[in-house]
Amino acid sequence: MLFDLKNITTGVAKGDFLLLAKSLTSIENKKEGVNSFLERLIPTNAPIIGITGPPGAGKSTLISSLIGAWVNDGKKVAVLSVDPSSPFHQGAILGDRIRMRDWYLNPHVFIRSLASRGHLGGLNSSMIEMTTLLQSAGFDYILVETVGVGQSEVEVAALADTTVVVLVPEAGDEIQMMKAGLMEIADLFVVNKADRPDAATFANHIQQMVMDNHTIHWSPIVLKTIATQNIGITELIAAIHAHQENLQTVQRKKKLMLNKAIQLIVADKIKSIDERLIEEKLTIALANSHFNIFEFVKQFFNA
Ligand SMILES: Nc1nc2c(ncn2[C@@H]2O[C@H](COP(=O)(O)OP(=O)(O)O)[C@@H](O)[C@H]2O)c(=O)[nH]1
Ligand SMILES: [Mg+2]
Repeated sequence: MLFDLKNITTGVAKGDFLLLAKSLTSIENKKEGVNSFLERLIPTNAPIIGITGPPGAGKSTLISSLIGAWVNDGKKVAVLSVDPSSPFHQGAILGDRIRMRDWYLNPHVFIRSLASRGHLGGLNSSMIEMTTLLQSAGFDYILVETVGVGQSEVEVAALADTTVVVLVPEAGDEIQMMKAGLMEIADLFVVNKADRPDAATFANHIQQMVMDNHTIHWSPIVLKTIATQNIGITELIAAIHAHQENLQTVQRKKKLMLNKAIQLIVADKIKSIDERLIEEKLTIALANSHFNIFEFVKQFFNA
């Protein structure tokens, strides 16, 4: 039966993800009954870890290594991978699937590719709902992969407990551009492809930026990895755990939840906007030569 948390959890425990997959689809499609199901969820504190960075940085390869380590440790891992829905990216989606192929049939691993529907280049609009379901279904770690182009890395930071920004040594120019934004969202920086020249210099450069920007709560850790050879993964996991521990203060958790609450409230308010009605009134208002947009929208406030 759809929307039956007990059955979903029993399935997940056995490595049968069919009901979970169907429920996630229903959440995405905002099917009837979804809200009362969500209201009854009992999420654990399983960490939601955002993995973001430019295309080709090695996010999927890193995720594959993390899964390997955690599954080895008897843990259950869920991955939500947000692929740009553009058909131009289909090659990349295929690439991800091949790289993570080993995990697709593993009973401890659930992987789901999502379209970034809803926002331009952003995150799928049901991310908070889906990650909360995964937290309630018995997973120990929830990984969210997003391509860091534009807004999506900021959104993933609002969703994730720990945000890992993956960069490669040759990203020098890119990081200059994204500098300020990245500093705000990154809890951990991973310089992947450390087998390439200049990795150490680049990591030092980021370290310097971190020291200039750190907050009193948390100073982002900078790590080097070679995802294809599983090098640096133990250190990455230790850093994720260190950050998780740091998060356990009420203040930090509250801030994350406040962000999510606001997103959900805004999403609900948007639903109540009657575009047809606004258009009708606009047609009339525009016939007036003294149209003023502020005066026009006032009638819709606090309706
Ligand atoms: N040399 C090298 N190549 C890597 C490393 N990690 C990933 N790659 C390769 O980089 C390419 C892109 O990796 P992928 O994980 O799909 O990147 P994503 O787009 O960020 O998910 C693939 O061909 C990987 O095999 C690494 O540490 N060193
Ligand atoms: Mg990928």
